[in-house]
Amino acid sequence: MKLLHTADWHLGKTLKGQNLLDDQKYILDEIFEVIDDQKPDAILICGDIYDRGVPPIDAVDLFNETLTKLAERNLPTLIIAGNHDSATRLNFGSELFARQNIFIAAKITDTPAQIVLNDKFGEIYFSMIPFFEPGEIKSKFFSEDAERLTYNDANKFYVDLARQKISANKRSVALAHVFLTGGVESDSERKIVGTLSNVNANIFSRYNYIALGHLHKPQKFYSGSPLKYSFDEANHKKSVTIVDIDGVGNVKTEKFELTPRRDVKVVTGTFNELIKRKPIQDYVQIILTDDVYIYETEKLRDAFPNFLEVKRENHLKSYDDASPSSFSKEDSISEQFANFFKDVMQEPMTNDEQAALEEILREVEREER
Ligand SMILES: [Mn+2]
Repeated sequence: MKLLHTADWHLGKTLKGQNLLDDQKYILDEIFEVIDDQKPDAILICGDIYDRGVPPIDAVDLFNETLTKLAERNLPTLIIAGNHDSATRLNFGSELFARQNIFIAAKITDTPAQIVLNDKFGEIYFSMIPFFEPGEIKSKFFSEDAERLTYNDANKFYVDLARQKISANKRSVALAHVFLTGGVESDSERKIVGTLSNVNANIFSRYNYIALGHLHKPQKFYSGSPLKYSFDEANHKKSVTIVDIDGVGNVKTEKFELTPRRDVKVVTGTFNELIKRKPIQDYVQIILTDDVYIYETEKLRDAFPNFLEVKRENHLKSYDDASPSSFSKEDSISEQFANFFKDVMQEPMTNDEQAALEEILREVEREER
């Protein structure tokens, strides 16, 4: 059986204020190209469908369109909730969607949701383990005075409950949204609170494959997010994973790289260097290395029309060297400003600038009166 494993779509996400919906539409089209080319038997979407519990309406529209396209292909689609999703909202309509082979498990249930799909060798069991807080497991399955559970305890409990319903000789896959011990983190994942959020891989040891969401860098068991959602992901290669399970449960995986509409990049250099660069449309974080404070950053739009952030690396160096003695409360405001200007710009104000400052100060005085 061939599966397409993806996760962490974060529909409706913004990056430094930039709406990424067009990029998400574009990358979902690319995932559909992989689907139509590779013809998997089922799709696994392992949590963080949306970026927020109350997603923006255009993100809901996009997910709706996507589910319709999957149903049109008559592709069994297995979806679990992640820590960014609202379990109740994602759960909406799930019994009805199941009739179209769209299986959504957003909430924990007395018996963990189990989907059975068939290939020519027989049945494969899919255990759907949505994201949950350990407290939810405790209040559903344990007495009130039971001890507090860690994420590992709670997941082990729920995974055992799921796996014990599957006979030992059956092939099986677990879908989950957890932070596996040893995984590589990124900035955009929103850390699961608490120091005991790690889950050990061995709680899944009776499964042939674990399809995980949560970590955005593609790595063992994680498909990763289809787009770069923070600048520290700039060097990731994003992909979806095609998982092949043979008749005896051996698993082969292959990553299919995705190419975004606009890449997420970090560019570093001095202002004068960077304004001369050939224009690129990518979402860029600019790191200026000038040792003075550059104010005219909007001029960088010629080369980087979609830059989202400017950081300055060395502009405080001159402060460290020069003594900040130039500030004295005895000085007039215009003298204080002149000193500040000289410190920051590394040169004194021109006569015109001096005149402009005097004019502004006169205006302020008039306002105050
Ligand atoms: Mn995520």
